[in-house]
Amino acid sequence: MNKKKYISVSVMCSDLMALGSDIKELERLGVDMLHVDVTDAHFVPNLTFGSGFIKAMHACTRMPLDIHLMVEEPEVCLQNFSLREGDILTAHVELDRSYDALAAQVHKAGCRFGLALNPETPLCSLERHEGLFDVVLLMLVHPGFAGAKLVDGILDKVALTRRWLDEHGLQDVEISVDGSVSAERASLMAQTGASIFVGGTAGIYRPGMALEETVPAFREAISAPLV
Ligand code: S6P
Ligand code: MG
Repeated sequence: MNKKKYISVSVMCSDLMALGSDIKELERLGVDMLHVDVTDAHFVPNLTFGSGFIKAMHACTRMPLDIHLMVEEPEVCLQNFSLREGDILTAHVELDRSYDALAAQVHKAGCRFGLALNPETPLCSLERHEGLFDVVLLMLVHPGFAGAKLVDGILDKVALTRRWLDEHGLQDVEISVDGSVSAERASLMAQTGASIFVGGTAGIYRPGMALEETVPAFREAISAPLV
């Protein structure tokens, strides 16, 4: 239960015109990874980043990328991406397909494979993929956009997921939480089993606050000893 805790900052929430300098600042502040939302305007009604952006990110920083594919054809994305050792690549479990080949490709690159669940998606949908995933990403909002509203009652899913994973012998699998993750909510979820916290407008890019203020506060929230 006492896993190391990681901050993954959502670049979708940054001022993209200032992203290069933001990344240097996030590195200086000890952020662990950068969360990159890749969308296709089909799986979710938004278009964000693609392979050129991933390449530019790799060139700009040594921080691992936490790539969240909200697309209908994850395999097509991966044909064009170059993953780097240490990255996480996450696809959605709602797509009706086997992930054997994709997970193998991700692992071969020295990366971790994640499966994301939308708020309404039950944990049993992970069953057919057991043995393939290293991370479960729980969406706490309906996916597609930053600044979305937390789904009522969704925080309870973190403890349920931890229990489900432990009961299936998957103690090493990490839980990542994405969407409206404020420092306060992150602190709560750190105690119920989450270990990767995606910081967006609710936690890191807060209006009127500098990264120098929000990142240490977020770190402190997820690092507080269990009570
Ligand atoms: C949303 C996407 C997320 C957002 C992040 C924004 O579909 O998967 O990664 O970028 O949730 O954070 P916030 O705090 O604005 O909800
Ligand atoms: Mg995301």
